[in-house]
Amino acid sequence: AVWKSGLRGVHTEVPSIAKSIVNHVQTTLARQAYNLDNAGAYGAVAHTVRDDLIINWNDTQMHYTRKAPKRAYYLSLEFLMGRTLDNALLNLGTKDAYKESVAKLGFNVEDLIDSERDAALGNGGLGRLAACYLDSSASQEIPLWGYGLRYEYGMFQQLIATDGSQLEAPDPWLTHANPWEIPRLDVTYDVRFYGHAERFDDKNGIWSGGQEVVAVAYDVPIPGYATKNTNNIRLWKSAPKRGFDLNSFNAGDYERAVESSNSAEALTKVLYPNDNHMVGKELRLKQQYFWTAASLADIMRRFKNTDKPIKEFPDLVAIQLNDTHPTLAIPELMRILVDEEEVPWKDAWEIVTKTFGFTNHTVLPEALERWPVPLFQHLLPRHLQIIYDIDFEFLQAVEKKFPGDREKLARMSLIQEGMPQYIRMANLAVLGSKKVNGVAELHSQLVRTTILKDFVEFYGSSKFGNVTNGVTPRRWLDQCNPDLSNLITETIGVPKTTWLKDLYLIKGILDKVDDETFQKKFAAVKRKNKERLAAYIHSTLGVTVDASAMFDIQVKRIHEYKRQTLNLLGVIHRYLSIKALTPEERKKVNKRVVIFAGKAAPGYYIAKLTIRLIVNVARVINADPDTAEYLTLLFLPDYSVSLAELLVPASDISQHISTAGTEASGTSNMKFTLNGGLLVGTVDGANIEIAEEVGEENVFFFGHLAATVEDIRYQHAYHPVPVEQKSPALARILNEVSSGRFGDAHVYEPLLNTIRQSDYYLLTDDFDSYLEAQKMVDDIYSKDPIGWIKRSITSVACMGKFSSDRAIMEYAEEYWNIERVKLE
Ligand code: 26Q
Repeated sequence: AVWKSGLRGVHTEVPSIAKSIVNHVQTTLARQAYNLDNAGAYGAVAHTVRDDLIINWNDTQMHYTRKAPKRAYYLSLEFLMGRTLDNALLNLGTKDAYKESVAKLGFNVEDLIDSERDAALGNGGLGRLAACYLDSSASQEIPLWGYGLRYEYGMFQQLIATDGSQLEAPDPWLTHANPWEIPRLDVTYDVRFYGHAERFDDKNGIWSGGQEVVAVAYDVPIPGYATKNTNNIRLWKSAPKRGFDLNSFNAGDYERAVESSNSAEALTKVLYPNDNHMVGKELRLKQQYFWTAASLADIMRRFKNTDKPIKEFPDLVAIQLNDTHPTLAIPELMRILVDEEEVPWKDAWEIVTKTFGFTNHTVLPEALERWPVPLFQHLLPRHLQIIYDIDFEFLQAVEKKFPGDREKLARMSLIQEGMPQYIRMANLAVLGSKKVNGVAELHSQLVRTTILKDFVEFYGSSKFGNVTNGVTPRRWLDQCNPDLSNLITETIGVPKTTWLKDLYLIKGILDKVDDETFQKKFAAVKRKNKERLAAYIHSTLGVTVDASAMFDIQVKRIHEYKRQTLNLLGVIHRYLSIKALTPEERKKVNKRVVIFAGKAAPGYYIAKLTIRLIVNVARVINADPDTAEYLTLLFLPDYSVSLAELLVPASDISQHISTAGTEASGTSNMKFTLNGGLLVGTVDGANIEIAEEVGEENVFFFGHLAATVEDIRYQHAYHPVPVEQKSPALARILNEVSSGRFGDAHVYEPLLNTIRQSDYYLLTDDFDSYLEAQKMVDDIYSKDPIGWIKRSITSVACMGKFSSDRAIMEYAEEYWNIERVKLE
């Protein structure tokens, strides 16, 4: 294929690959080729692929510079990349050649691939979405760079203690050299904190003093699929400006001098492990400013190299804010323009508001970012002045449009009144952006009608749109499920390199939905993937599971709104029901293996209790000979991208059961469906759009709708009905847990009380409907296996919309106004 053979040597032939691997063993690793272990072989192979990536990276970036098109920048505090080697080989189209080369050297390429550590620079959905978007931008030849932080410690490793509770261990992922990054020790920027700010009458100012930290660039090449185009993620590492603080050094205070260098390096030490929950730590705000300041300085330097006048900045630059985390980029660009480039305030604001786009990922109140004014004042005094100036002008405009509406002004202001006052980052992000979007239709609708209602009335609705999330079919189909990918290719008669970049083409398998031979092949792929997962479960947990049973999977961050507890209580109900049957009756029961995985934020008490209860219920259920054949419950520790790659192809059903209106989109729902697993879900997030595409008859929906949730919560507060009346089935199960049937009777009371008392997430209201949906699942799976396979085939066929290629092209065309720049 054309993209493989550039003028300069991307390794495509077996002899040259093998030669390069041996060369890297001897030079890069400084080891002997004759007694190499897997880790050494992995390192040498990775460096050979790295060489390939760097050649394409250089050519792409040179091409971009020469053509000088408008570029987009994706600012994200999280890039949840997972492993790189397999993905790079597949995107470069060199996997087969490498497999053969590695075999010639006495190694198995799959073993090397499996020995790689995940790059876990993200919490969950938002971080993985950023990774999918970078893959799609390169594959679709869109000139886009990501900007983020090079955390020394990524997402913590999850361990399960003997009592079932979660323990967190650090993730020192950089202790072995990282072949996938290119240090750019010459690309550095100074970033200031604290100090003193002056403001003059023209709203320009000076910021001086305080403390400076250096940002050092590390580049991560992102290869496109079946193209030479290779994009970039630039990650910043913090370093002390000088090795020592000279003042304290001269004063003889050596210890303090070294401490200050420690505090600079502390900035990019660790990823905050909170998902959908704001924590107001000063260090987090420092991370946010450090990263946005370095990224903007870098973007500005690149812009200035084009010699265009500053007012043309928005013609060459689009910056997308991945949630409110990078919102400081708005006042920072104002500061650069007004204080450093001497642009008049009004012109600067016009430039800013043509440059930024803001993607919102949540409507949960506890996740909306707000920062105390006193903290902000101390850390970023000049930015606070700029925010006050933006706010003042904005409120005047609101007052003009809606005279006398004091409450509206209070709601829309960038400053939330109180002791202390808070800065509302979402409001700032809206004001400073050209366009604002949510991540699924329902979510975008909720954004427009709830948290940003006032802003829609003020700006008009054309500023507020939707881009439904997507996932990359390279990693989430071809890479994790090669057998299904091959079956699709042979069935639709379109080359893989074509349909993996135009996912709507998989509709072609619909012709074969009634074809018995195809059905058998399709079912065999699923079965093989389940066996692969069963082998993993056996080797890690020592549990034997029956691959002929239905695999029922819920994997995601542990959070009350995602309602893992609803699933668990459903499992207990199933357990008690099976136990109540005679041995003869049990033979008709649909066999299930129920799998949970996911991390709880270390400070989230109820989420951690949920894990503990799952693990202890599993112990009781799995030890019961009466039910062993029919029900297995598992909690797989340390959920990660690479574990997801094993789970996603192996589900018969997966659960996406958030209280309606709470899950902005979800993206694993797309991954599971794309791999032939059906959904049990609420009418929420992207579940709705998946059902629109695959047909509602192929999704097991249950529960109350988003529109009625508020009314129900009102009833809970003012006309509470005891659980016993609402759902006797649920009441019984809660009592079983309370009675100590699953151990530690008292320990789980706080978790059970969230349901018995306010039940904010409506478990009592949705439980019976959930059981009905599950009964439908059991009936169809056990009584109509062919019908099930047809549903599964149809679902896969209709998933074209959910490619992240579609999503990235919507951003490019409708939000950034940028075009493809193909490297020939
Ligand atoms: C904020 C302030 C301080 C500390 C941490 C945070 C923080 C960190 C991560 C807040 C939120 C997050 C992550 C949010 C997230 O992953 N949201 C998910 O985004 C997905 C992609 O759009 C959606 O599919 C999910 O529905 C949404 O929950």
